[in-house]
Amino acid sequence: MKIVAARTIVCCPGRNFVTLQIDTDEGLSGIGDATLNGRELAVASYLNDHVIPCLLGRDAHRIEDTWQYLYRGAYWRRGPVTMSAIAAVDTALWDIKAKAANLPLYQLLGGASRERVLLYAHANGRDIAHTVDEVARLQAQGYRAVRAQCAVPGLDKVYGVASGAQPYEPADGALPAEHDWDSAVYLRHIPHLFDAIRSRVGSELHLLHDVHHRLTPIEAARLGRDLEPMRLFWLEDPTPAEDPRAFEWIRRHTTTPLAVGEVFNTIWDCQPLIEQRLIDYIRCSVVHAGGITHLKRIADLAALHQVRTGCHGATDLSPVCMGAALHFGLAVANFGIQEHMPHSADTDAVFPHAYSFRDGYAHPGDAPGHGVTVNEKLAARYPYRRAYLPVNRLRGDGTLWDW
Ligand code: KDG
Ligand code: MG
Repeated sequence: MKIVAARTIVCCPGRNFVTLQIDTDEGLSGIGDATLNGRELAVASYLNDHVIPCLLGRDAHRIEDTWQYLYRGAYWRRGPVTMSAIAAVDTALWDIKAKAANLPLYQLLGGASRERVLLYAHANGRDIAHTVDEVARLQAQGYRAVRAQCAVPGLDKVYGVASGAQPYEPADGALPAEHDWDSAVYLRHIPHLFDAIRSRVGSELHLLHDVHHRLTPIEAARLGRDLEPMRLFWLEDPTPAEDPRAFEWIRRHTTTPLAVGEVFNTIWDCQPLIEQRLIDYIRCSVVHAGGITHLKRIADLAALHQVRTGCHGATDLSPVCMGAALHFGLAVANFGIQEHMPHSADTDAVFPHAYSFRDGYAHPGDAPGHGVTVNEKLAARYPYRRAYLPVNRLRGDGTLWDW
């Protein structure tokens, strides 16, 4: 089965998405997500200008060989742009192979290892009382796990906390917005938040929190220790993960489980953290870590060290990525949890999908392939709009900080 055409589809039904479609001479087509928040057109160009010409005429069934060809052949390996482009090709080819077999993708990944995929939802609040109410509301909707983020007193805008009734969307400016940060205030505030949440929702609900890389290792160690009585499911991105040795400091001081990896692109980024058992959950996604082929490799390395998956699933990963992630999550042995942030109605209309959410769980559906399609006519009504993720500055002197 030969690849005869491939093209990118860029659209903005509320936020930007890049989708790759691959067509074959047997009439089967597949799609893959190539969205990289704030750098979307770089991936579209990488695909259009450098990858698509190499795909034409190749055997669509040779997924592993195509992955290696794109990864090794570039000479310039890794990085989010390259790996998102490779991921899009890989996901589209798995979609085609599963359609050719007339099977849902999870059957080709070894079949279902569970009945359904555990999700965590997002609670955001303007203060502690509001965040506690939001967590309780999601618990009442049936979620078994909730991530809680809260505005920090005295800080104007805090990354990762939606303002007002707006959906969470950090890429909110035609140029990067500037947010405030103050680690000392945050470190005093967050333990009170989780204490209040536990008192309200009891001990069974899984609670998660995302630090968004903003603490130093010793500060993160302090937070992990302060949160131990509240028994978090995980503390995410406690410190920037470029230096894996920073996690030794955190681990030395706390038993709060750690999750890292949404900004990782390859198994090489994950390797030291996993092999030294410095984390408990690996958060790489299908789209940013080289597709299903490479994510499976990361999960297998993680399984050797009792690390479980916790795939990134924010709304800047398209429904195509969510569909692929749910097939992966249903099949992979060491699945942990899947992030769920609902897409807008406009996005769902552009990307009709077979997956469904119920009672805090998801199922990828049984349509052949990954079960997500793109309505190109509708997509064309939403042209690309430039949007950047913000930068973070320390309150007081304005030093540029981690997110
Ligand atoms: O594009 C960046 C977002 O995907 C990120 O801020 C979301 O941290 C995030 C999460 O855990 O979902
Ligand atoms: Mg995160």
